[in-house]
Amino acid sequence: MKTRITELCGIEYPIIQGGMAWAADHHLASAVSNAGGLGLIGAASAPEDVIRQQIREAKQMTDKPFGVNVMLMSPYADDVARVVVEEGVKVVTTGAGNPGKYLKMWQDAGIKVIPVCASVALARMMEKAGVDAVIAEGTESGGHIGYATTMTLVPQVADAVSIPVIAAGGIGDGRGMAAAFMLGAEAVQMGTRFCVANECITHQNYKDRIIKAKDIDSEVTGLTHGHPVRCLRNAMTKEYLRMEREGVPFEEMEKLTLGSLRSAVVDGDVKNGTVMAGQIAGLIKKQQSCREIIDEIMEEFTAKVS
Ligand code: TUI
Repeated sequence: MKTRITELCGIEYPIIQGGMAWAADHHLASAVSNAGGLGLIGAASAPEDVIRQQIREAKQMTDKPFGVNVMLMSPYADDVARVVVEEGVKVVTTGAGNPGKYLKMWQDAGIKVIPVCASVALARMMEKAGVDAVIAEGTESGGHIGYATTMTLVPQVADAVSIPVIAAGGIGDGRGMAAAFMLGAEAVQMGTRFCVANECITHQNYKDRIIKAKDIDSEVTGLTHGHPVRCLRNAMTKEYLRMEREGVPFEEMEKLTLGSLRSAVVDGDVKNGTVMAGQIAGLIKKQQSCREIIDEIMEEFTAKVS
């Protein structure tokens, strides 16, 4: 299947895996790329050595293109931005900020640059700055989120820019992908669905929590201080939201979340840890290989659009 995104990234299917913190390592990225999508290593807040090693491991596990997601709020963002150039990464996506200061370095290195934009204004600014495509990510996504929904953001971004648009947020199957294409997208990015993939290193408890999630199981914390994060409801979200209601100082709330994503993803503490997942978690009912996921989605998508 050909779209401007499959051409740009050199991939078979217009399906991109989200760069989820702690979950999207070289195992997942290479499995998605081997299945014909675009796998991403999520740099999150990891230091440069870890990311350099993961890029090298991924190169051993696939000869297909893969990318790195640079999380711009990371204290190591400058280092990771340089490492992707040094290691010859083909595609970089960015999240949680404006990647403007790295653009020239990446463009000079021939890297395809695809920032996540949670607003039309940022998408326009990024197109002017010369990026190759944008990811319009709706608030249905897991993790750090913007405010507009996928249904409203994708068509507005598609109207505002001429570069290709990738839709993200709330997409978990071929029906969601078909809907995104109807809104003007030329590819989709999915995180939560790939979090439960066999090849994903997330703890089994984390996968099981997503698989048993219901439609209304997600919460948004951090709205009171302007850094909203979507995750599944548990003892941690209840405590965090109580603190927000009671006006507890920000620093106090931050203590609660320090290391909490790691404890859920790596150690499997899905009660007191942060279980980042999108609103689509309720739709995801089984664990599969990345190839099964991508083949199933493409089959559903083709049936919908033909
Ligand atoms: O980045 C994400 N999702 C993430 S990053 C992450 S790591 C984290 N862990 C704990 C707390 C916070 C983060 C977990 N999930 N998605 C991409 C995304 N980017 N969503 C929204 C945005 C965004 C928001 C504001 C992009 C740009 C922006 O402003 C740009 C500007 O003008 O500064």
